This record gives sequence, C-alpha cells and structure tokens, in this order.
Amino acid sequence: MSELLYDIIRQFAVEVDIEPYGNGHINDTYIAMSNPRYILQRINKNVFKNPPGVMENILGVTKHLRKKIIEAGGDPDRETLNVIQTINGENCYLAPNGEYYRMYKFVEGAVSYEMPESPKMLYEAARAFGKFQNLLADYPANKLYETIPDFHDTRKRFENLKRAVSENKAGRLESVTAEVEFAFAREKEAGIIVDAISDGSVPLRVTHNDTKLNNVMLDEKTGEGVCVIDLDTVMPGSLLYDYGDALRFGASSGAEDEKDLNKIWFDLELFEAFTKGFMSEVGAKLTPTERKLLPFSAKLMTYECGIRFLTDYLEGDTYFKIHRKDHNLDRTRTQFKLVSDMESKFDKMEAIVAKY
Ligand code: ADP
Ligand code: GN1
Ligand code: MG
Repeated sequence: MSELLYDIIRQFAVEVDIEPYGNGHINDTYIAMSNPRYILQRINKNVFKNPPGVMENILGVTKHLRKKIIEAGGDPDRETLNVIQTINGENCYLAPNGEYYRMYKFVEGAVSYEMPESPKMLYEAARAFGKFQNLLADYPANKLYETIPDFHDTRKRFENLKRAVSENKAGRLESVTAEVEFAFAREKEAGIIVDAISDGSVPLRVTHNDTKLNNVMLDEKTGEGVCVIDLDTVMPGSLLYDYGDALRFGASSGAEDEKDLNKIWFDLELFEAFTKGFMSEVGAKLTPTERKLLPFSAKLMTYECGIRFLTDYLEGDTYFKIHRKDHNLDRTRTQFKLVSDMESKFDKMEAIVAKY
C-alpha cells in the first residue's frame, strides 16, 4: 500500500491496510480491514465538480435518515450510510495529490449484488428504494446542491450524443453506425419525462437517481433491504428515474457488459417482482401521469444509459471506468438490446403495472 494511502486513512484515525473494493463505475472504493471495518473512497472529481458540495448533501440526507430510522426503532449504523469525519472535523480529506477522499462505516452483515439472482431479490431491492423515497419525501429539496446538473435530462443526453457523433473525437464513429442509428431513431421519446416535469404532471421529488442493484445492501441472512448506498446523486428528480433505472439493471437477464447479446433480454418476472415491491411502498402517492409512465420509464432510463455509454465511447472513455477494450461499446449494446426487447414486450409490461 502506498505512503499516500497510509497518510489518507490516518486522517480518519484508521491505521490498517486497505484494498480495492466493489464494482462502481465512478469512484475508487477501498475497504479498511480494521475492527470495525470502513469504506474509503476517492471521489471522482471529473464527474463531481464540487466534492465538498456532494458531501454537504450526503451529510444532510444521512442526518435526516438517521433521525427517522431511530424514531422507527431501526439501527442507524446499518440502515443508512454514516460519514466518518477526518481528525480535523472535515467531511472529506483533500489529499496532497489534489484528490478528495471520504470514509464511511462499512455496512456489516449485508451484501450488494452485481446481478439479480431471484425475483425475491428484486422485490426486496425495490422495497428498499421505495422506502428510501418515502423517508426523504419531506426533505427540503432546496437544501440539495445539484451534484450533476441535468443528470437525467434525456433530451440533453441526446444532444450530447449528437455532439459526440459530429466531433468523433476518438475516431470510432465508423464502428458504431448501427448503434448511432438506433439512438437517433428514438430521439422523439427523449423528452417525454422532462416535459411531464415541466408541465407539472410529474412532480419533482427528492430521488436517488442511481438505483442500480449494487447500490443497495441486502441482509446476508434474510435477503431484506438494509441500506441504500451511493448517495452522490441524491437530487431533486422524478420517482420514474428511480423506478426505471433500477429495472434497467435489475430486470436484465444478464450483466450490463455481457458480450453475447443472445444472453440479454428484459425479464418480465423480475420486472413484476420489482414493480410489486416498489408499488407496495410508493404506489399510494403516484400521480396519474407517473403511474401511466412507469413502463415507459424503464425503457427511457435504459435508452438514456445506452446513449451515455455510447457518448463516452465516442469521446474516448473519459467518464465511466473501463476494464477492457470496447467496454463502453459492449455496455451500449446490452442497453439497446434491452430497449428493443422492452419495445416488443411493452403491452405485457403495461398489463403487469396495471395489476399493482
Ligand atoms: P460508485 O459511485 O463508484 O458506484 P459506490 O458508492 O456505489 O461507488 O461503492 C462501490 C461499491 O462499494 C458498492 O457497490 C458496494 O458494493 C461497496 N460499498 C460502498 N459503500 C459501502 C458501505 N458503506 N458498506 C459496505 N459496502 C459498501
Ligand atoms: C454509474 O456509480 P455507479 O456505478 O453506481 C453512473 C450511473 C449509471 C451507471 C451505469 C454518477 O453508476 O448513472 O447508470 O454507472 N453514476 C454516475 O452502470 O454517473
Ligand atoms: Mg455505485
């Protein structure tokens, strides 16, 4: 372990070896095998332009959650993230290398999954994300700094793709003409949720905005949701973002970067399990337009993520971490395969949502 990392964990009064941990696409995550254990993260400055602002959000949100968890008789050390301050009382440490680091308590006795293993798992994840929404329903949105502006503005994401296509910075355009064509053919749909927010039929709420299955920890024994993690993108948004994005990842038959597209389809059983769990928590508060847009949101969030992977591929892989050649292209292809599969199953998706 480098001198720099030693210096960094000492700022949090921890002095043990740390190892890389987890599979996030954004931050560098490490585990400190102390007793108790901790998570150390380097906050990705390229993605989050103002790390102290991100930490202010997280402090505010986790304090709010902590209070509610205690009121409900829960365990606040497990059911929400807990930020460990530095020995100087800061929420994160600005290291001599110019990078920001933060530390959390490790959520013990719980697991985050990279792939759905059963409908029950998705049902429990959905309940956890739904509950998270509910706990933050009265959090003052004006206290939240927008950590990534226009994060789920799919129309703007589409404009970014158009720009990346015309600039062709990494010289890869020729190899992705089919994917670009696929994305361009669906341009009209990009604005549907943002327009519904503008006309007021879909309310802005405090949302998580990154509801991937590996951003929720499930109890290792009971499988029930314990803690929603990765709070960097908690911002005002639409409940449809949280629902749709979770399905994008959680109701896929395969990994986000699966190369064999024959192994990728949108699994209706997983879709139903998630819908059932999510609706059991938030169903009562949905507006008619939110309800109507549920199936579409799964498709839109998947399309949006595909566009983002494709844009990053065209720009030379500067945003998402990659671990092999053409990784972002493989990711793009699974997302677009899921979109076309959802298009062919759309009536069935609507019928399932109507049940809950
Ligand atoms: P990224 O933004 O890069 O996705 P995350 O905050 O999601 O980073 O962390 C990456 C992974 O590290 C998570 O998917 C999870 O497996 C693990 N992890 C993060 N925070 C904790 C924690 N407090 N306790 C246990 N595991 C954690
Ligand atoms: C990133 O950080 P992580 O790996 O949980 C990304 C999400 C994407 C996701 C795709 C801040 O999530 O928006 O949907 O990758 N997070 C950010 O897997 O951009
Ligand atoms: Mg994550």
